[in-house]
Amino acid sequence: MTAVEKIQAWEALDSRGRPTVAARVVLDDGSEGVATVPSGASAGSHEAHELRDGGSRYAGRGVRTAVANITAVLAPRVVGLEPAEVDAALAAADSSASFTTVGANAVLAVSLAVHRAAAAAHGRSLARYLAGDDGPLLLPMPMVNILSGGAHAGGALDIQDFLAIPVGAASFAEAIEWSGAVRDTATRIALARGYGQAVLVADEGGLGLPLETNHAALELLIDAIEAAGYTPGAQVAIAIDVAATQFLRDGRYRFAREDRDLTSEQLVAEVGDWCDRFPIVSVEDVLAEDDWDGWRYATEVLGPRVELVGDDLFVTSPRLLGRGIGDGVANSVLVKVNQNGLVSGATDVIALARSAGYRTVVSARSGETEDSWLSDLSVGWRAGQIKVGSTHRSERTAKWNRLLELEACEDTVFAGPWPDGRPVKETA
Ligand code: 2PG
Ligand code: MG
Repeated sequence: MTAVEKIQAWEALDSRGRPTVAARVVLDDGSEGVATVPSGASAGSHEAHELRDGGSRYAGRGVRTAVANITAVLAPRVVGLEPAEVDAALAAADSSASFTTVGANAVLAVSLAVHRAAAAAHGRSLARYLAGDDGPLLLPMPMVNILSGGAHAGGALDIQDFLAIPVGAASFAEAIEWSGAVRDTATRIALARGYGQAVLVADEGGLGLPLETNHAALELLIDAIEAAGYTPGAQVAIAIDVAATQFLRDGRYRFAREDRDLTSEQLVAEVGDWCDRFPIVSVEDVLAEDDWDGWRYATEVLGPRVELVGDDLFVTSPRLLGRGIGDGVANSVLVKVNQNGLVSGATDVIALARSAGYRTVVSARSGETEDSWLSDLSVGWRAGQIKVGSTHRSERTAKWNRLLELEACEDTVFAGPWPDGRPVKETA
């Protein structure tokens, strides 16, 4: 049996140039693991608490307190424990519901680094270690950001993510190749249509174009899929992350660029209309995080047609996902480990989702690093889908490249192609 011998922590930078927490864990057999945590911009208000220093350093975003909490508060509780005991000790170290005192960024850095160290001690990849068996691992279907809006692109569009899903691809490598072709074709079309001054690479590597309407973004995405040589729907389908929490104003959903205010029902009807016109198979955060009545209505209307993913709604919380399952709200859950704070907590969410027939979409944050543990988690959990941004920007490609490596080097199967271009039911 190995035990934790030493924990070190420091302040690192994320892809937005903001500070984030990194940690290194060394076990007494010499195995070690390093991990860096991500950070969201369109974060849900019920997420585990990200501790920031305030003050003037890094515009108040410093994480020196969280780093100090690792060495002063968490390390004394964790050193000497076996890796499998660590997450429970981390949970006990902060009795607040969402790690308000110690910081979920501190907790997650340790949780991840310990998992990595434990995998190293077993001489296995993190993916294989998490799977806990020797069966084939599942490479998820990628959902790739092509056009970005909302908080990730200076409000270029109201809707946050327009994504391509290469549903007809037969391998992960082919899925990435097709997605990259759609992304590059979208750039060419945007330039040809006169957006040359505005082809901005948004936080997740998608194009941040100041289009007039959300509808126009869907049209451009379809044009890009076709011009890249793929059949919309059958080969490359569409997902959107509405991220509706971001544009709820005084009880109405505000499409700023179109100067329209919508009720929950009207926004659901609008998205339903897009689903009629475009091959949209997955819709995330169609309504805001606390609009449970609206979500129930949305699930009745849209649930039978598309994958309805709860992100801000569930914030990778077993409690909130449990409420959603009980209320029959949504049919899929976005899994972001830093919303929860613990690897084991996110694993519990995956298990709960599956037990209720909800699909799982593992997701990166808009503020990421070159670290690629997320890819191993998705594969080890055998999650059916993953969303990490576009095929541009290295903090994004780090995740795709790790998945390509796992496809080349481990015993894996790919989650596609999707029969009828629709997401499939997940099995454990
Ligand atoms: C989301 C994520 C990732 P953020 O809303 O799904 O796209 O964004 O990390 O800013 O919350
Ligand atoms: Mg989201």
